[in-house]
Amino acid sequence: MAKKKAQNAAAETGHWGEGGELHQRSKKGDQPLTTNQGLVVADDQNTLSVGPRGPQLLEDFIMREKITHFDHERIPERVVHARGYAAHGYFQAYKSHAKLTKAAFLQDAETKTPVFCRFSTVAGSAGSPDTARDVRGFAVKFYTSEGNYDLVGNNMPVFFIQDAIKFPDLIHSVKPAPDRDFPQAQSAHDTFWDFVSLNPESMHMLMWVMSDRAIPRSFRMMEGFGVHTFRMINKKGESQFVKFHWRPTLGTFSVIWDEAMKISGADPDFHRRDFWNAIESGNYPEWELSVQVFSEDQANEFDFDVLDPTKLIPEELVPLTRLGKMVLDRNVDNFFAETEQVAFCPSHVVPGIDFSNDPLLQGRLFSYLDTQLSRLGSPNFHQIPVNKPKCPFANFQRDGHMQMEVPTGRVANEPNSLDDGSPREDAMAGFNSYHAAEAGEKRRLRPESFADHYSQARLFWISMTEPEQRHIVGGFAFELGKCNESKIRTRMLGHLANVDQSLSNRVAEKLGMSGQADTIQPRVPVRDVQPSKPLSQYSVAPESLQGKKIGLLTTDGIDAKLLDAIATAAKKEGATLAVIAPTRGAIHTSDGKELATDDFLAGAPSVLFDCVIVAPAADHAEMLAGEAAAVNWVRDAFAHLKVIGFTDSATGIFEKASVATDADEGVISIDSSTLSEFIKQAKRHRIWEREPQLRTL
Ligand code: HDE
Repeated sequence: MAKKKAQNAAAETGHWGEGGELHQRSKKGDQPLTTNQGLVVADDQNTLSVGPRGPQLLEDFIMREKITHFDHERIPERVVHARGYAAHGYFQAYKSHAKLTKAAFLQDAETKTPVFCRFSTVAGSAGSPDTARDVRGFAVKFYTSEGNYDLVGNNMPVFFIQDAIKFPDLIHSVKPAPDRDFPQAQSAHDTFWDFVSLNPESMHMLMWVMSDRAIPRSFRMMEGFGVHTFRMINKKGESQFVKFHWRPTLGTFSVIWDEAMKISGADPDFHRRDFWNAIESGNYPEWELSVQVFSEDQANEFDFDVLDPTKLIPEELVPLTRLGKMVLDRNVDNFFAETEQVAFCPSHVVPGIDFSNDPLLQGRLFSYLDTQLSRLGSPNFHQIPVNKPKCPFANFQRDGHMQMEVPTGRVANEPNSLDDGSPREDAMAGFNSYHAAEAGEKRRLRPESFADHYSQARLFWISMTEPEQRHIVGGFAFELGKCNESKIRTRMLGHLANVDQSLSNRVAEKLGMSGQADTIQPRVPVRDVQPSKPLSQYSVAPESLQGKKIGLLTTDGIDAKLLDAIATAAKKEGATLAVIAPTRGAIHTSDGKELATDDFLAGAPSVLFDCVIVAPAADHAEMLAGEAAAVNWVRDAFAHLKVIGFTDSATGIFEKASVATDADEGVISIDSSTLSEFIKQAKRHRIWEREPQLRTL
């Protein structure tokens, strides 16, 4: 026994080499370290050299294989949506939707279809922060029994442009400027606003991007949209138009802009960490998939064109039909192999789902396959495990870089009469495009029905609550304030005046540019529109702490009863609790028990939490009040409209932070028996009424 223990210790610590380097040796029966050819490696610490201090030898094929592989580790990042995070899960329909579509994964409530879902920002590169102001990608790959179906959407229901030919211009304008290569992951700069201000079709999307939708609290709290109009086709060949919607069961929530900027510094991985932790702890994120279903005749009655991707269909016009639920319950095993190599293409459809003539969608049908070839380097990208259909597939496509399969037989063509086992067409089960009658002149022409660029931007604006409108004004003022060219600012103020005069005036005032808006003549008159409540995230947000995070700033000697009460309440509400102390090591509760901390003060500012509690032990309160980070904890939580609970011992910190302990109903004195008011207020997400006094500029 003693001998075995000694052996294990030796295996763990290994042997020290001549130069003091550690050699961990494989134990008997373990898989030894090998080259990619299976050759066991004797020494992974030292390159072959002539004498210990002599020149190294080109002959060292082991070192060369390792370094060469390393040199080629990176592949081109996605040209857009480079920063992303994904997980596995499943989709299950609530019932049969056979009347609507023949798609196999929507035929019954029993079928569980595996899915892989990737969320992303658009503008930033792969290493950019999660909380940049941006649209979020929401891409789902359904591995159905009839082949892979990719629903490649965003967290906003409209887009910046109407024709795919403008996509390179849009993206070039938002990416870092080609001469100076900044700014990274930001739209707040001249080239972007110059482009969009010369492109009035962007106005509706800009309203969304300047709203809180562009700074989501979590992937788990984001809606998703297919954006374009698609078709669904049933067994009888009947077609209906549809628009796809994903709704998170936790509700749709955002952070505040000042908070988003600070989170970018405090935790650039804020969203991926939140997502990973939720899944690892068994709190599986869920979304409901719905469609707005409408006929071609109905579409012809709308006062906008359903083929125009800068328009949405208000739910008052076409309500949602609920299809089923997606649950994401498994993190990836390897980020590169799965999240980086997953290849989504809107052209990946299954029988029962088809395209519309939306010109943006039509362009995307070309772009994604093309980009995968350049990014993954081979037409065999469908053989990578994350991309491979989970149903059988067979054809006569052959060869190419990195062919992983070993096709057998001498026949690689069809028709053929040489191999009875060859894959053949199936006219019934196969994909048949909807037989849409099309006619017209071959021209480059934008439809007149696409010309109204302001009415739906106005619809969005008037559907917002006052705090949401405030944030939109703030978003525009911030971004335009970062533009050095005043002509861009005055041009944008002109567009905003066409959306709503008060919006333009408020942004102008915040910029210190009142009365300077350009006059911009809309192509067609702006229509009268009625508000649509579901467009406002806070009109419909649930009052809940489910999936949220409570930050508790405390010290050694924390009241054990209070801690217990907070932990119990957090659990009951489905929230997580993070204990933050001045230093990282364990602290002790008032009854002497050791308590592991989750983070430390300098590493965990209050921006990382949805609501906070400050509860130092009385004899450490003065020390904590002397820490700038603790004072900022309270100051920021207050400025970010959070609900703050505090014990009497924390009042010194509040004084230094100039936050009155009776400031409003979101600042709440607590002890172990009076937590309920704190929980009740915290469920409101933010104390919106506080904001006007805090941000007047
Ligand atoms: Fe994309 N888009 N896109 N896009 N898009 C890409 O494909 C493109 C658009 C969306 O997590 C690229 O694999 C064009 C709308 C998502 O891997 C590329 C146009 C919507 C993702 C591409 C659009 C999207 C992408 C880059 C205008 C919402 C990330 C890497 C016609 C409905 C998927 C890649 C993932 C990715 C092209 C507009 C969503 C270059 C040409 C509208 C979620 O092919």
